Amino acid sequence: MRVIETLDSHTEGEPTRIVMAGGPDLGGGTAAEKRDRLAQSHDRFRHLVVNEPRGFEAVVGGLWMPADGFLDHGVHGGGSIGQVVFFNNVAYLGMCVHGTMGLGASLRHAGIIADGRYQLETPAGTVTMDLGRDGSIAVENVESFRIQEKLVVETDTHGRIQGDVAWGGNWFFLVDINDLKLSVDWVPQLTAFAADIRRSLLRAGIQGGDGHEIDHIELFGPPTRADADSKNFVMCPGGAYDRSPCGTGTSAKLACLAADGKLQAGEVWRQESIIGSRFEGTIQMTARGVIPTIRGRAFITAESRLQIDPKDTWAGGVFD
Ligand code: PYC
Repeated sequence: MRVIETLDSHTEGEPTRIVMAGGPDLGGGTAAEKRDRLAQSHDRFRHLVVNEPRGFEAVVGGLWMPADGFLDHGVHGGGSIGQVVFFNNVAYLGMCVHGTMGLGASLRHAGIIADGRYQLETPAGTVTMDLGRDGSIAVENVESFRIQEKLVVETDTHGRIQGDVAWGGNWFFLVDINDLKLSVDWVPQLTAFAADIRRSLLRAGIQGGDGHEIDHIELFGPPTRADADSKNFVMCPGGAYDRSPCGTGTSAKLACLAADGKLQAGEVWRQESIIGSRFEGTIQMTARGVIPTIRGRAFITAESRLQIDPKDTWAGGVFD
């Protein structure tokens, strides 16, 4: 029987499952190289961790790889915690902010790290997380920037719409909407519209800056909460919607706001999610865009030992 030990959490409603033991050995190299090795040689592992029957479409998994000897050094109060590769129901993510908060909360829960400031290498670059005494976690993300503004796209269901293309650790198409309600009752309609936009971008050959598919669609409208500036709906690459305000998506939004002169360094942007949870974002300006810092809260939901029975026909996934 194969066993994979995980710590499960949610960040502002969005689930994360961090693999603490039982993952494949990916050898040496950068987080991006390890992500490629995981994808090429161990993709079944992704299915085992996040997909049914052990997971579901919204779960983001994280394979945490501490540096050699890291776990022998008692409780850490700061410094580098190693590398991580995040993945979801269909693929691998460049970066995941809510997952980084989930990783921080999981390592704090396991007594491996205490409150402090830590660096983490992800395939998209090195990020920093600050675990505060109030339980919140602030993630200083990779540089985020907009590459196209007010781009017009012909969709099947809503005609011509316009949006921005921006990077926040993943590629996003950001659209302001006014004819759909940003509420959980409207998730089927919002999902259908976001899927239509993604198809339309593909059809029109509109891509991220490196020729990468724009695989996250982010819809915005006015907030419901009095203590928020905006509300969003984010459709992830596998069709699931982010229950949190999506940290990489909020980073992309901050880059667009800064480019439009609507957000200055030191100001706080409060992004509400489709379920009514919230991230706070601030920026430092760079020549190309911004360095965003996103703050939120993550809570532990389970300490699990996933069992993979070799006799189980459906061990690798029910729908894969
Ligand atoms: O918080 O960055 C994020 C994220 C990406 C996909 C789901 N959540």
